[in-house]
Formats: sequence, C-alpha cells, structure tokens
Amino acid sequence: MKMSNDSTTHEAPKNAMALDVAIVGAGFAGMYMLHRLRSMGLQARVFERASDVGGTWYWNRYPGARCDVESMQYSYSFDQALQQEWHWSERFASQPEILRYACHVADRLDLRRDIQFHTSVTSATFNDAAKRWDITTDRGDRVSARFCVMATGCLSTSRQPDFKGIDRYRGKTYHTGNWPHAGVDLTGLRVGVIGTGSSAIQAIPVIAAQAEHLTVFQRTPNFSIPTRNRPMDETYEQSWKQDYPARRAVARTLRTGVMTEVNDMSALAASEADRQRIYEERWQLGGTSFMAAFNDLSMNKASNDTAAEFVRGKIRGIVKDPAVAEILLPHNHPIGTKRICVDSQYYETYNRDNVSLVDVRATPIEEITERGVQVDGKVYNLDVIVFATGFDAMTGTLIAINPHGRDNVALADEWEAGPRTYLGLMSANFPNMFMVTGPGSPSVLSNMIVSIEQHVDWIADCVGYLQAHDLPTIEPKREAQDAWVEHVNEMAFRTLYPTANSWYMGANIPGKPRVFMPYIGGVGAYRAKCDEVAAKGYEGFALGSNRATQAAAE
Ligand code: FAD
Ligand code: N01
Repeated sequence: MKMSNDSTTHEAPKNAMALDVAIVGAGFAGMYMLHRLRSMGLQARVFERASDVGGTWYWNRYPGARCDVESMQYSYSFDQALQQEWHWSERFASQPEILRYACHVADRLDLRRDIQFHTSVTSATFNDAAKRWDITTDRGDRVSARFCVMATGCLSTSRQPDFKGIDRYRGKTYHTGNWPHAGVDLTGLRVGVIGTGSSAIQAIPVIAAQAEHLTVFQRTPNFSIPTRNRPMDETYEQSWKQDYPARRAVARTLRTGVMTEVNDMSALAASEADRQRIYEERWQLGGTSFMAAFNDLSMNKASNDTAAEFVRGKIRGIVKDPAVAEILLPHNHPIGTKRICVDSQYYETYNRDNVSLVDVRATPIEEITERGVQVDGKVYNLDVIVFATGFDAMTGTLIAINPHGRDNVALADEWEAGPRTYLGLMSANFPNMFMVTGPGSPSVLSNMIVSIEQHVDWIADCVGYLQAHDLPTIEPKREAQDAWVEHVNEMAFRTLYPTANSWYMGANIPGKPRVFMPYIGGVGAYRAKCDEVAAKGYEGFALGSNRATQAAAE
C-alpha cells in the first residue's frame, strides 16, 4: 500500500525524514504496530529512547521484577508459530525472561532495522497545511509523518519525589523503574526502600536476602496476594498450546483479558464458612485471581470488606511481631482499588532480623541527609536508597512530549483538567495522532498485551480504511469525545475504584487532576464498541481535514 494523499502538494520540510507513520516507543505496543504497518507496505519507523526493545521490561530490572499475568497469557497472540515456539519457564515470567521474549520477537520479525534507538522524541506538531506531523528528536532528527502513533506506555515515566536534601546524600540511589543494566550488588549494605507498591513488594524480599540490613519506609500499606510462582508444568503448557487460538479468542471477550475463573456470585450471598473457604482457596491458588473470588468485590463495599478483612487476617497470621503487623494492615482503601499486589514471601520478610519497617504516614520523610533518610528527627543511616515510588502514569509520558495539534493547541492545555479522548485512541484537535492503550481505554486494568493487540489492529485497520477511501485525516468529533469521557467517568463511579488515592486517579502526583483515567467497562465490551464504531464508517470521528469538516465536527 502506498500513501498518496497530499504528498504531492505538501512536501515534507527540507531535510526531514518523510514517513507514512512515526511510532514513538518500542515496547510491546510499538513493536507490534511496526510489524502491522510494515506488512501493509507502509513506511514506518519507531523512535525509542532505550538501547533496545522491551519498554517496561527493558527499564524495570529491579530485583524480583516479574509479571502478574500468567506467562501463557502475557504474550502476543497474533502469530501462531511464535506462540507455539516460545517456551516460558515459569508460571509467572520474570523480567529477564520477558525481555528475552521481546528480543526474540524483534529478531524473528526483523524489527530493529526500522527502530531508531537512543532517540527521544522531543516534540510533535501537527502541520495544518501539510496535514502531517512534524516531529523532532533529541538527536536532531526532523521527521515528517502523515500519522503519529504514541506507543509511549502507561508506566514509562518514573517518578522520584522531590525530597528535600536529596542532592546532599552521599550513598547511591536507584529507582525501580530505571534500574542499572549491570545489576546492583547489595551484599553487606544498609539499604532503604521508599514505597510499598507493586514494585517494592516484589523487590523487598529479594533485597532483604542480600542486604546487611533493609529499612522499608511505608506511607500506605497495600494488599498483597502470594503469587505461588512455580516452574512451568509441561502438561499445563501443552494444554494451552493445543488450544491457543480458541483460548486467546475467549480472553479478548473477557473483562480483564485474562482467562480466570470468576465466581459469579456476591460475597454477601455466601455463608461466612463458604466465604472463608472460597477466599482460602483463592489465597492458595495465588495471584490476582483472588479478586475474582466473588463478582462484586469492586462494586460493593460490604462485599469488599469481607475480602479485605480476610487478607488482613493473613497478614496478622504471617507477621510475628504484632506491632509490625499492625503497621502493615491496609485500612485506607478497599482491596483492589489500588492495583492489587502479588508477592513471593513479602509479609514473611518482616520476620527477618535484618528488616525493619518505618511508618511514614503520620510522620512523613522529612529529608534526605548526607547519610540517609530522616523521619521524625531520626536519621536512618543507609548506603543505598531505592525509590520504589512509582510513575507519572498514563499521561505523564505523553504530556512530556506535549504534542501540538490543530491551530497549535497543546495537549497539556487540552488535558489540563484530566485526559480527554475518544475511546482512548485519539483526542479531538490532534488529527492522525493515535495512542496505544491511552486514557479512556481498558489499558492498565487489563492484560496489557491483549489491549495492545486490539488497539494496534484497530489503528492499522483505520489507516487502511483512510487509504482505501482516500481520506487524508481522522480525528474525534468533540461531542463523541465528550460523551465517551462522560461514559468512562460514569462507569468508574459505579465502582469503588475512585474512593482510593491511586495512580489510576492521578493521586500520586501533586497537582495532577483527580480523574479516573482507564476505562473500567471491560475489555470485551470495549472491543465491541470499537468494532461497532469502525463498522459504522468510524462513527464519532470526523474524516477528512478541511476546515468545513472540522467546523462541522465541533
Ligand atoms: P512500554 O513498555 O512502557 O513502552 C513504551 C516505550 O516508549 C518505552 O520503551 C519508552 O522508553 C518509550 N518512550 C516513551 N516516551 C518516549 C519518547 N518521548 N521518545 C522515545 N521513546 C519514548 N501489565 C500487565 O498486563 N501484566 C503485568 O504483569 C504487568 N507488570 C508490570 C510490571 C511493571 C514493573 C510495570 C512497570 C508494568 C507492568 N505492566 C504489566 C504494564 C506494562 O507496562 C505493559 O504490560 C506493557 O509492557 C506496556 O507496553 P507498551 O509498549 O505499551 O509500553
Ligand atoms: O508504584 P506505586 P509501583 N514518601 O505508585 C510510595 C505496575 N507494576 O512502581 O501509596 C513515601 O504503586 C507510595 O505511597 P502512597 C502495576 O500496575 C506491576 O510500585 O502514595 N512514600 C507507594 O507505596 C503497579 O500498580 C507489577 O502513600 C512514597 C509507592 O511509593 C504500577 O506498575 C510490579 C512517596 C509507589 O507505588 C506501579 O507500581 C510492579 C513519598 N514521598 C509494577 N511517594 C506486577 O507485579 C511515593 N511513595 C505485575
């Protein structure tokens, strides 16, 4: 397929690299996007700031990093040969194995020849006259592309709080989201971990086993479920491989995109004895499917309370020192409304002699001194501080590029009160700019590879449609976007999720608008909506680009 629209009347700026599609990011989203577009005969190129593919799994090399979706499901489904030939060694894959998988895919599909590594995209501006995106990079590239796909990731801008005195600290500091490739030997060192989210909960047991002493600074206790990770069972692997296409098809219709057994009854409908038995079975099974023990845990506070209390009981049972257990008990949010954590021996780690827990909720970290972390006037002397303090999630990476759309409008201004998208795929005033797993799509509430494949396929089909119909541009109509944003909100507020101060709500970043960003209506229902929109000739989108069309869209 060759792009024809407008290319004769509006040339790319002199010396600019002319592309049909510029893709930002070489994680699983950018990799598959490149593959799809190339197979359509389009000139596509990926710009990636890292030195290789893998995205999340390239950056998050902290000890203990691994997936919480089973390996057999957290992988591409678009290529039958690929899913048959790859062997996962564990039930839940570790970061190094997932990175190896990403590299294997890049080799197999020969992706790297169209990926420019060590390159950050620094600006993207829609050129109204040319109907093209002008893109610049920190390497001095000037790119002119008809389409721009932001495959920039939802958890790709790590956040280190602006602690007073941090520059004075004489020890070493690391962020889990940007861990050194060579690894860090913590043997014999006094290590501090700030944060107790998913990353910290995975890292803490591994760090504790290495360090001379580990001090954990916890502001908010989290709920964590044991993963019960184990080597891959061959019979289990084969059962998946024999049935892969059918199982993948089912997963695409489900709420989370993960095949898991949902117990379709209210927690309140079960007797107390049955409820405890069911929770115990899920606890023993391990992993995030704990939240599928009943069908109303994310909707009904009274039901949720029963699950939360069960986990609190487990924490009390595991942690030997009652005072430490008390600090670890989560009370300030319903279970699951912050991303449920999974672990290997997390709570058990607090029984070790070389681990201490500091509660920094009532008395926050005051400053980082030359020697360590100061809380309530006391300095905890540390050789290493690990920031497990999370990400400016879902919007931070895109806002850092701050694309400028029609009439030079800035995305940061358009999203000042929170992200506004139609279907999480596009934003009004930003023609031909697509987002993969953007805010307003199921995204981080799902098996991300399922959602990535759905978005990439939809975007590729959309580009094909525009080509076939000789349409230069596509962008959401304002009223369709407004209606979608309202729907996303309405769905969120039917659940308990907005009651938590989570990164889903932007609550972890000072000053960030409090908006529930992902779409909670489920992967299956969302896919059906996207398919319906496309089948109706891209209902809710303005196709074509002249001012009259745009005016009609407003
Ligand atoms: P990413 O993998 O984040 O890739 C985006 C890429 O864009 C990055 O390589 C980044 O360097 C690049 N980039 C960004 N901005 C620029 C720029 N301006 N210029 C150039 N390059 C840029 N999801 C699950 O479904 N299950 C899990 O178990 C799971 N575990 C996770 C564990 C961790 C520690 C984290 C952080 C996330 C986890 N996720 C999980 C979510 C995970 O992010 C997705 O599953 C998936 O890997 C996202 O792929 P992506 O390609 O969309 O984004
Ligand atoms: O980040 P987080 P994360 N003083 O934001 C604390 C995915 N993931 O990297 O809650 C003290 O969850 C903060 O405290 P509080 C997954 O989607 C998956 O752990 O704000 N503490 C919190 O405890 C996950 O949700 C896996 O009070 C401060 C922590 O830092 C997402 O990535 C593994 C502080 C940040 O937790 C992000 O997880 C890893 C301060 N000033 C990641 N500022 C899997 O298992 C922040 N904190 C699949």
